[in-house]
Amino acid sequence: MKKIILMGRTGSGKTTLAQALKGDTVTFRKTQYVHYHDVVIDTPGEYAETQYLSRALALYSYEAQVVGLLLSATEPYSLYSPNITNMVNRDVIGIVTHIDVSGARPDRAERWLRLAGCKTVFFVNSRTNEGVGEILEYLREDGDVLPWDE
Ligand SMILES: Nc1nc2c(ncn2[C@@H]2O[C@H](COP(=O)(O)OP(=O)(O)OP(=O)(O)O)[C@@H](O)[C@H]2O)c(=O)[nH]1
Ligand SMILES: [Mg+2]
Repeated sequence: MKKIILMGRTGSGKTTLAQALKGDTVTFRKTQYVHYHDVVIDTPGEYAETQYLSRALALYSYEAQVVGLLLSATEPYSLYSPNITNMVNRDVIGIVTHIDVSGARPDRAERWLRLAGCKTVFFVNSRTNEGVGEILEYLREDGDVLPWDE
């Protein structure tokens, strides 16, 4: 699997999504055994919210092949500046979380992520694993076996 680093503000659902990707209920495995720690890097929301800490995210991004920018569909604003993805020479995907919450605006969150420069946007309810399989498919590399292959 490609390694993904999850970024986003506090409460956007990084740790919950990391757990879902790791397979508390959804699982993935490789022909060669891979520790989930090798596949998902979770970061604290404060790193995305605080200017001087955000530099750490720029450096950590080089540890991963894919950067996942999370934005909750319940957020009234976006942290991400237009075209911020240009700062990173990695694939950057957008992930809209909390799509299940009543009054949530996944459409607006998607527009903000696309404005930030994300070409690919996923929609998840990490509590039920809805949409999580699509991200795992995106991270799949040759030889990886996912539960639904069997
Ligand atoms: N309904 C719903 N709740 C979610 C979803 N994702 C996360 N949550 C809830 O949102 C809250 C915050 O989730 P976390 O995963 O801890 O958020 P985080 O981004 O890791 O936050 P920090 O570690 O503080 O940066 C928790 O109560 C989760 O259960 C989702 O897709 N839908
Ligand atoms: Mg967390």
